[in-house]
Amino acid sequence: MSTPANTLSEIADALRPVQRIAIAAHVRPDGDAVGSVLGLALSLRAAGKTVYALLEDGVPSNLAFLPETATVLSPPYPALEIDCAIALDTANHERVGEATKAALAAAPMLLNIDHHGTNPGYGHLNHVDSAQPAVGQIIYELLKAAGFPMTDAVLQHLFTAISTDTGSFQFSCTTARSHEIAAEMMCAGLDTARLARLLYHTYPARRLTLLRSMLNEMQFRADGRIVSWNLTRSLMDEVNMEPGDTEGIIDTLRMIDSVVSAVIFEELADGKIRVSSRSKDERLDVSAVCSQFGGGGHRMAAGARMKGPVEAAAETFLNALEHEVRRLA
Ligand SMILES: [Mn+2]
Repeated sequence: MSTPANTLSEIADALRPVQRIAIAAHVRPDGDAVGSVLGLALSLRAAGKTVYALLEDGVPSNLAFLPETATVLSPPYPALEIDCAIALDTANHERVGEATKAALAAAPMLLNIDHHGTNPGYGHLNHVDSAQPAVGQIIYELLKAAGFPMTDAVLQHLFTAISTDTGSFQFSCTTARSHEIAAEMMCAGLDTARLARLLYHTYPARRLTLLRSMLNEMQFRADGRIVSWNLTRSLMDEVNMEPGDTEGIIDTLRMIDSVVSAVIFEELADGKIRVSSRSKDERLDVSAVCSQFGGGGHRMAAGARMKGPVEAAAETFLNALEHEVRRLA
């Protein structure tokens, strides 16, 4: 499964001599994307390098409390003079976003560090390790092995990356090493309780309003083994939804006892439908279902983009999913 073509020591050797670096992650960044980008960026800045952190969609409001998020650039980008570009947590090159991909192209060298098994290895150097629960965990190992600076701000970002991608160390992707790293961070003085409070217990009222709608409107099928919800533009407008408001909200659907798969269909501004799916049964591979619609991701968490309207997209996707769920017997 895990086939990192280049070792972390080769990645470190590539990073040491370069001075000007741009680091990016996927569109609609989550905790692992933001935490990996800024964790690596702040470490390399502390090492004296000039580092640009690029996120096509900026930092979502739920993660804005993290250190140095104001230094993240989003389009339109200035012309960057860079020696090295790095894509993190990005399963294919296009997923960094159009403007970001163009900005990264200014560098003669692209490093691709990821944990999506479907990553084709689009960099000049590639470290893709699907056994790692978060790219933030890979970055921690990289910084530690290479002796790059680990400031408190760096640790805040890397803890956020690991904590969010492992569902607070609860998902099956969590490794013993994830816990060891959290322990090492605590020993280094990191206030993990503060981060947990800000990440999981500090929500705008908007999120709870969205949650109320979700609980009112969720639909079951396949004898309660599938649950889904359509997140519509009209609801988003009604609550003035901001990016990040629904981060992890799907886990509330996933926790229902009968459910083996939860899906959210979100109407995007361009009319496309963003599908987010989760599996709760190791035998059910939602990335395989998503790949039927041009998407992908991980076995237990995957996504796709479909043509609208939302009702039709949901029906098509849920039929394919139900087919797989029924095979579990
Ligand atoms: Mn990730």
